[in-house]
Amino acid sequence: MMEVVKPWRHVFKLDPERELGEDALEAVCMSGTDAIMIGGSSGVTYDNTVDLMSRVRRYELPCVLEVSDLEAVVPGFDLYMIPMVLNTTDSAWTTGRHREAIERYGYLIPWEALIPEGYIVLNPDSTVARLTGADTDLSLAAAEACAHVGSKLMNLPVIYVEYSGTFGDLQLVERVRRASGQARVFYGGGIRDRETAAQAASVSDTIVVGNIIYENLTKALETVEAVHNK
Ligand code: 1GP
Repeated sequence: MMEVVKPWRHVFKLDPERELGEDALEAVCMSGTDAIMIGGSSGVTYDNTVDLMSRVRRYELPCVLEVSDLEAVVPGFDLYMIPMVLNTTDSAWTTGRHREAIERYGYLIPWEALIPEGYIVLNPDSTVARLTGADTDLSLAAAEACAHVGSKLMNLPVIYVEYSGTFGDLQLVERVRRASGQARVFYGGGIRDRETAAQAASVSDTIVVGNIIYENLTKALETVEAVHNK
């Protein structure tokens, strides 16, 4: 399954809790982005996930669920990305909730469609940082060590540098990328236009664009051009 993910340079992340009209959804799905990821840190339910998946399914690009809530795991996605937070001491967010999920639903899990992601959560004001108790105050060396833990000790295929809601420190992202070996480095957070997209893309393998879709669709669509028609 990593073969599907490897060529991705650009992903739009849609939040099932937020409204997106039909025309906007079509523009997003036809933009040339490499995949649609569905996920959010709060308010994700089975119903709003099914609803959004069935709307995205009308288009030909890969549709991926980033699993954050066990109650909202819906069958029928191409891939399931499973976050494991690398910079928290609360083991619930590294393996705890995962173990519970497997105990309860292991027999239903399509293992071949799962991709684990080592999350490094860096915006202290984000919901995901609060929720997971992430230690966001990382030096460059500490971030690099997190990347080593994820890529070399845990052999995770994706390291996700998550600045959700704010544009990150690209020097740090670059260090993480160098430390991540064969793992693909995803960057997400605060990409709002062509320039920020190009900058983030220069230090990562895949950029993830979320919020701006709901705030300024034109600018969101330009982020695809920044990586695909340079
Ligand atoms: C969120 O990384 C993504 O998980 C994208 O962040 O919403 O800030 O674009 P933004």
